[in-house]
Amino acid sequence: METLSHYRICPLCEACCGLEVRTQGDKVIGIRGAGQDVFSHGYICPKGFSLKDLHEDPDRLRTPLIKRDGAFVEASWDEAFAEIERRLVAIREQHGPDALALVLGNPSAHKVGLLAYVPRLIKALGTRNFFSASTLDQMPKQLGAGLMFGHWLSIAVPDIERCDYLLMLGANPMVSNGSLWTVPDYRGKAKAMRERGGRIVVVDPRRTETAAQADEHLAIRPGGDVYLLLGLVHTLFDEGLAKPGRLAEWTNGIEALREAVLPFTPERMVAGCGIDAATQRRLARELADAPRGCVYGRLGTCTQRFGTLNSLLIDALNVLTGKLDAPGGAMFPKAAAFAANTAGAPGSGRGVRTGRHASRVSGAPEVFGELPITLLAEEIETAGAGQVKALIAIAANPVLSTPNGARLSRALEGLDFMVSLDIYLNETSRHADVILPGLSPLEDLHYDVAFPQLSHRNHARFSGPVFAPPAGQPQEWETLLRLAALFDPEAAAMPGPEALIDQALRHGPYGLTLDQVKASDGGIDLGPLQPRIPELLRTPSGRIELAPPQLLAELAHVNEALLTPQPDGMLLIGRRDVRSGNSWMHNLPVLAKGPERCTLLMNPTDAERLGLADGAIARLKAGAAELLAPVALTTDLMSGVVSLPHGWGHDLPGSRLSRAAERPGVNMNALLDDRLRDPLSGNAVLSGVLVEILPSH
Ligand SMILES: Nc1nc2c(c(=O)[nH]1)N[C@H]1C(S)=C(S)[C@@H](COP(=O)(O)OP(=O)(O)OC[C@H]3O[C@@H](n4cnc5c(=O)[nH]c(N)nc54)[C@H](O)[C@@H]3O)O[C@H]1N2
Ligand SMILES: Nc1nc2c(c(=O)[nH]1)N[C@H]1C(S)=C(S)[C@@H](COP(=O)(O)OP(=O)(O)OC[C@H]3O[C@@H](n4cnc5c(=O)[nH]c(N)nc54)[C@H](O)[C@@H]3O)O[C@H]1N2
Ligand code: SF4
Ligand SMILES: [Mo]
Repeated sequence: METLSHYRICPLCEACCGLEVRTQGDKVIGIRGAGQDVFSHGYICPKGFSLKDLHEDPDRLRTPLIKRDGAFVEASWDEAFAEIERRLVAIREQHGPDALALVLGNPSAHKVGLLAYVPRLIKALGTRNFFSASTLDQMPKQLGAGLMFGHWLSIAVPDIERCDYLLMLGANPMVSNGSLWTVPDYRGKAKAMRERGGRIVVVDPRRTETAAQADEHLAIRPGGDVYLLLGLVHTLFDEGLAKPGRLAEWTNGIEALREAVLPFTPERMVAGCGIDAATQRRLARELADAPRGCVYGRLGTCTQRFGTLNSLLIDALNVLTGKLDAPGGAMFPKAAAFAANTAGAPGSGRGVRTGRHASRVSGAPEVFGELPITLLAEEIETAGAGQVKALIAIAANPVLSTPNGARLSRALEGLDFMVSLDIYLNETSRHADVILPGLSPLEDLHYDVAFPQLSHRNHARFSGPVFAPPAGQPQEWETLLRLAALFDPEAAAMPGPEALIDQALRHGPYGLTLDQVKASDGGIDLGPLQPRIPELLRTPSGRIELAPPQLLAELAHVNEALLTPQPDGMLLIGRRDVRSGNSWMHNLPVLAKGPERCTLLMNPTDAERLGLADGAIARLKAGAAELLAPVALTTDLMSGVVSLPHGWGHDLPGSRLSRAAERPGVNMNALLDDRLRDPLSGNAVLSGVLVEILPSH
């Protein structure tokens, strides 16, 4: 049989690697990195290979399911939609639009068929109850960018190929392959950077894979980044190192920031971050002295009480040292399509606003059109006008991915109706009344809407489907528009993805067409990042806002937190594994094999004190929650801190994940407190949570 070779962009993480998928008939016979890809140049990680397993997984849903008398039965698309129409439309008519909530998960960021069409569904529903994984992840970074530069997606990324100094906090790109920084083969790029004399410093409570490959690792107290960052900003002013250069002309608030950080001396900050004052001062000098470099912070800095403040301070360090928007520093990508910061009049705009509405029960402000996902449960549980009665879950598994999933699980059972768009019957979709399956990624076309706005180099790439979808199986965008049309018939008229992409490319800054992108084997390289200030700015002032009022107001809370005695106990942090993708890839054989990964990492000194040996089972307690996990001793983790990966706990009844259930692991989110948030962004606190640890006997 003839072997065919297909170019396919990987949708499994933010690195967006180009892959070569080889097929014979309807079988995948091999997957490797696509050498011709202008952006990823043949790089692939273990997850890239798993597209074959995902395509073939017998547990992956291929027909809609309807729950009848408590059990799922296969149904046709028309039957599934008839059921949805009968029940969902009635709920909206009886209780109003806010009674229908929508929750959107991470894979949607990787699918044009979801990302570009979900907004149309939300519009059709007219609901304000929109929740997403963004408030478990990057909302602080988006709000920080919005306040400082005027748009939620004006996020600066390290220009790693020209960078000589990288200070990295709360990120592990050796494993995650980068986040809010699309950078395939971080390992190779970091190695090249060091070979040309560059220096990488990693700040993390754990000596991660990224830290081990860096020049220096600094262990930080979980949740302590805000103190370290303030110590650095203070030092820049204190030692006359604040030299924004070209940016001074485009920056408001330098003096205000100088005054505001006066009390935050490195000496005072030690108690909060655990990093001594001399080291804080040295880091500030290194950054200021480096000709080309920057600070980059990610997940670990966002999932904290001061997530937004951290993000603002990281960008402030880059501005104050002249590292923002400069080659080799933190630069703004210019995407070929879909980037709001290339649309409209350049140089100024409306800026961002939060709190245009508030959540009904806790009064949390809307941010970027969303409410904090940790408040979904109470919106379902709490009776009264505006109560959430029905839920549409799209590529989301909040039962595992959010703190206190057990509570959410109970709440979902109390809904009048739930529909999941998902490819598995899993911990969350088991609660649905109807499940509508998506396609295998190999049956779908691909154009990244979000990640070219976050890429270390500009590019435009497209890949077509490898296989035709099974007859009668709609694309996800068709499913979304069919849902939307139940509430707004005009939604059905929205064009398909190819037309959307073509339009966006034509109106984009390079004036490309989809045909041009398709015609180029491996995509079109659009060159290294270029300076974009002032053109990029969309603040009302037309300047960078270095000291927005939100930043200044938060400093009082930092002072309070510094004065609050820290309770005794161990602090729990998370971690990712090369062979994981949040909660949903443990069913794929190529990723599931190998040693047990859901282990509790612990420093030997703590283990000794707690009476735990390597391999022993520890009992973790937080509030009423409790779980058991096997201990793995390592000096990589600072003492006083333990680490469990998230996304495990595949032993819940009613799921259909046969492989994952063989080694279910435990759900670390069961221990986390759903009341802890960064109040500015609504982002959940997922790190540095106090737990009690005991031997299991
Ligand atoms: N403790 C702790 N919790 C965390 C994190 C942490 O670091 N620590 N990380 C957080 C982060 S960063 C994120 S982004 C969230 C993720 O939170 P979620 O998005 O809720 O979780 P995922 O595990 O990504 O689950 C995605 C769901 O999409 C489904 N899916 C996969 N592909 C497709 C597809 O093509 N179409 C459709 N329709 N469905 C699909 C999967 O079956 C799964 O049900 O988790 C967060 N939770
Ligand atoms: N293999 C794999 N890749 C993934 C994913 C996956 O599940 N598996 N998930 C994807 C998703 S959704 C995302 S958002 C990205 C995230 O990608 P990254 O932002 O790189 O996130 P992590 O790998 O979780 O690394 C976060 C680091 O923060 C550290 N940390 C924890 N608490 C603190 C703290 O208080 N301060 C500091 N400074 N550090 C802290 C942790 O030890 C960890 O090393 O990864 C993506 N890529
Ligand atoms: S690094 Fe990410 S995009 Fe690249 S092959 Fe691995 S999972 Fe796919
Ligand atoms: Mo994420």
